Amino acid sequence: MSLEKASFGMGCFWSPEALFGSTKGVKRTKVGYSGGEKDDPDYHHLGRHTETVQIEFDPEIISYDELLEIFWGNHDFGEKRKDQYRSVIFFHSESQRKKAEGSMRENTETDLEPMTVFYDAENYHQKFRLRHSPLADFFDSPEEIKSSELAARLNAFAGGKLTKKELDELIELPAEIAQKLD
Ligand code: MHO
Repeated sequence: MSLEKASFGMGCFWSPEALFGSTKGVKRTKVGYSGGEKDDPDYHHLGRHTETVQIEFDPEIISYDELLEIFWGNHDFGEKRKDQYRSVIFFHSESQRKKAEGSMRENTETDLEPMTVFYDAENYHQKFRLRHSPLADFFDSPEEIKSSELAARLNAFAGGKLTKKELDELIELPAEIAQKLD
């Protein structure tokens, strides 16, 4: 299975991370800072970086065009906002650029830019909804929370983007988690 990346700025990155975690074909999600010039930004020293959600998806299950529909359908792109909360599509290839350009809405403040550097956000921002739920106890390491499909799915569930039934259809839960949710 070969995964492709996609990156979007859609306002505060907590919700979009949960949203894409609920999306079939998306295998990993993480949040970070992109688009500015400052080296090694952090949440309190962002420079001109934007809160960005970066996903890895299986293009045989979900297309980039479908991801763009989700992007457009789930944030307010008509309003000019400060850099931190810009509406922006960071394309990873020429093919993504063309599709993004073709999908552009009218009267949008959305920017279209090449992905250059993505700085991972602090651990406390990764899978924010999951971290604030009792399910976080099942994870041993910040790395697992950042990079596993299970964490992405549970983050979506904890954020109210998936019902238990939808969660079960997307991923086989380890027995201890299944027990806790039953
Ligand atoms: N300050 C807002 C957004 C946080 S987001 C990571 C809040 O606390 O909801 O920018």
